[in-house]
Amino acid sequence: MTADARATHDHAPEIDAQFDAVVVGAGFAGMYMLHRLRGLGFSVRVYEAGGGVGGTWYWNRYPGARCDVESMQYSFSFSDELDQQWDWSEKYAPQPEILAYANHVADRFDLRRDIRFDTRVIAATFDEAAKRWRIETDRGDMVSAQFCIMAVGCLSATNRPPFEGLETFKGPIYHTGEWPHDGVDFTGLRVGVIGTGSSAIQSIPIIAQQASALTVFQRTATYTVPAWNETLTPEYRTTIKADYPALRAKARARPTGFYFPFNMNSALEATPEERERQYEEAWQRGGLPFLGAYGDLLFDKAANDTIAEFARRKIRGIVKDPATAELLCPDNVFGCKRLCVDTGYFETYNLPHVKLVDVSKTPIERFTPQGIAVNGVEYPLDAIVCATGFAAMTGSFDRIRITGRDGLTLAEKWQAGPRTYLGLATSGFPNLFTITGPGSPSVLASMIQAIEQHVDWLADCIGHLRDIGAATIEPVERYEDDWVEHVNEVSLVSLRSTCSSWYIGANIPGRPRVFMPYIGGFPVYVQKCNEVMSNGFEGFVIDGAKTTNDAPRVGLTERWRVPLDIEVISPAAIAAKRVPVV
Ligand code: N01
Repeated sequence: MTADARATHDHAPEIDAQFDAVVVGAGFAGMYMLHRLRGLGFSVRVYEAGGGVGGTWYWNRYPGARCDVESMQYSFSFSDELDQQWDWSEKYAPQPEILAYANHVADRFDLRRDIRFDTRVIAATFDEAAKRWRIETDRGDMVSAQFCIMAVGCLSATNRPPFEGLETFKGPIYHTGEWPHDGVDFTGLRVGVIGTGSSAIQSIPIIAQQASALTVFQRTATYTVPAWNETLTPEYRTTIKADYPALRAKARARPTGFYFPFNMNSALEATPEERERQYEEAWQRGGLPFLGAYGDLLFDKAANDTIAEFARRKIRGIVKDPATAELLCPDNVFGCKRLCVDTGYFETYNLPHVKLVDVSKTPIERFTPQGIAVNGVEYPLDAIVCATGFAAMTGSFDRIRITGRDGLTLAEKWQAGPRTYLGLATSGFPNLFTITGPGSPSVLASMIQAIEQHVDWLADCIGHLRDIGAATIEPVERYEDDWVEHVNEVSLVSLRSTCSSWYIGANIPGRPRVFMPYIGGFPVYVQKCNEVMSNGFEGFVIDGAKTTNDAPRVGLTERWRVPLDIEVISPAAIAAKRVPVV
């Protein structure tokens, strides 16, 4: 951070200030939470570790970073004026444009005055006598609030594997998730990229254009589908905007929270020729909707084998060197790890200065002063890019010392994996909320939709607590246990639970292996949240009562009366393992 940036964000530490709510994080979740709570008349302080709003899109500035949910859907839906005012330039928005959008929202709704930037929350402690959260920051703030809302992001705490000899490397080491704000010029340099997930796949083609030599260290080959990104025409934007609410409604009724055409038929019931035609058409449409080519792809291994083989044929068709092509062909379940979306990824390996090094069987041995050593061979490098991902879903919580009732810390409680009720709250931690927390659709849905639904539910909940004069709300342990079991049970229906992905914490050695997001589909989940609220916050204890409360029925934010799209998702469809999830 520059001195100037610090100056503009300087504030004297606040000691003993009292708020109705403290929100941790000013990404899309924290921004919208602030907007809603402020609208209800609550006093709110937001703390943000970064120097600006945007969360993920503030930090992930690596070359080629862009969203792989279509931009006309990857945006807030709570304000029709905002929808009408903002123009996305491309089908898939690049990072700078999404960050500009976040800043536009912050300005338009005058959010900054309640946000403290460059300020990291280091501890949150529940004061049982006062029934308030005491919050400490790294800038000396010590404030209290009735409610503490963690809007800390699902993919924010970077994973930096402790490679041996890391400190001996003479050149710069970057992480895609904490990219320098001034950018990096790789012109003429020998660059090494570690990892082949979404961040690597987006950045590798761009880095290859600059570097004199690029070496990619691959532990697991990745399935990726072409984006076929394009400029959006004014006519297209006008057509969408003419009936934006209809698109939003269709999106909400989908398991993923975003809309795309989906074929519910079985891949196995199609002839090989029909399948080929269907896959080719879906490939030509590109992006994540490729997984919607058939309804059983993530539920039936034999069906999955057909799409996996199609994808491998595509790789072999693009990559000219047969040995490199084989290394790039994944052998795991298609879509089990998060599917990637690329522009020219496989084509990059046809460039003479790009080399692929397999580290699946012989891991990276060590960093040396001049490069990276694998299996006794040293690869000379001037700069290294770690595209090694994140401590997903729980990593951001690990960075804060969170202490609930009876001195229990969240780290202790979640030692064997996260435990929440609906991904919204966790027992033993009254008035602590998690936006898109583990146990909610979160990363398996379009993030902004998932965020908005959580924030609206929480705003309704907190407003209701004020209306009835309640001091605290907290999940009943039995309901939480049932929900954790349900999240786990549903995950087993999907082939997604079968590989070593970050969804189950398997990307980092030593982390508990638990399927963290809720895979039962966004509309099913939303309906469950609505029922819980309509039944008087069933499964929560309000104000310290020992049994489920009998709070009066409450109204919930009307736009989340999401119709279940029976054609696409229903209890019967789940039972038949026909639940399309991307
Ligand atoms: O991280 P990742 P990411 N030695 O965890 C490898 C979202 N996102 O930042 O697969 C060698 O996917 C690791 O190998 P393996 C999206 O949800 C969205 O790319 O664990 N390699 C893997 O190849 C995405 O899924 C967008 O065997 C090591 C890579 O590093 C999520 O963020 C863009 C290693 C990490 O891949 C995370 O994506 C970007 C080691 N010790 C991200 N440790 C869009 O919207 C790890 N690896 C487009």
